[in-house]
Amino acid sequence: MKRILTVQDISCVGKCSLTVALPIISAMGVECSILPTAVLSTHTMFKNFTCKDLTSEIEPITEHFKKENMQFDALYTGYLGSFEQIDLMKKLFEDFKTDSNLTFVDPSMADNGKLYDAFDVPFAKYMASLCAKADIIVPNITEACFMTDTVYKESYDEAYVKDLLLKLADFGCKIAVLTGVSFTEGETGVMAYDKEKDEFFYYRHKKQSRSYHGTGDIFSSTFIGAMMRGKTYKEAIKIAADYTSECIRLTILDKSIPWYGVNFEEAIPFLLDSLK
Ligand code: PXL
Repeated sequence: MKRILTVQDISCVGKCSLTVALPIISAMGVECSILPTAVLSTHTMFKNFTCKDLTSEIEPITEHFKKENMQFDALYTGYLGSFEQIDLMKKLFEDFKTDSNLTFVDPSMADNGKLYDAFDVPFAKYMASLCAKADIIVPNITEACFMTDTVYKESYDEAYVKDLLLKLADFGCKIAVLTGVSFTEGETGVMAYDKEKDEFFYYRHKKQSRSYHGTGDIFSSTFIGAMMRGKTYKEAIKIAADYTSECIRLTILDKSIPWYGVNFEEAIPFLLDSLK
């Protein structure tokens, strides 16, 4: 069984970061080891959330992993809270990267043209320096714009997206993946650029009528889980995009689902079918 180490916060309520990475990656038949960066009562879209920073635990935990000679098939970082945590992730990659494992960065910090409350532009720029050290990065268009100093646009053409992908690839990653790429009303998709092959790839699908918090984390967890199950990056994009879309579809259908996240749980059978 493949093993992923994922580094993100625990938001006790909110269906994001570790509370989606763990169940999704485990359901996919991949071991999910974790390194929690902070414990929050909820994600930051709630008011008055509590937050206990765990930065000081990161090095002792990774030192223990090193002493135990632990190896991971993928290192996956998500929402990070500070410059120091970004530096620690660079060190983690240096310590645990091998010729055969994957480093994967979801620079989870912004959406819909805006940075999340906890972040500013210098932080976004610094996140680019972690993306530079990853094999695969999965920003949305907003995050990509902040990291590459590109003007954010609500509507754009293929040339704009390809230019963003080339700028991201210039950081140094092997595959840059942009989520939420929509050229036509009613459709959305994921566009990727494979630097080695100098090849673009676009997967498009029906756009659901609403968007929800935490779907970026669901996409990333599924993407890396599918790659660990031996799928190509193109297959993994399709599996992750379809599953994320199915989670949103089920959420729209069920009025009892709370606002803060999607119904990823009841879509797990759909995900497992797509792995067959
Ligand atoms: O889904 C990204 C995310 C992860 N963790 C925390 C968040 C968010 C988005 O707002 O607040 C704590």
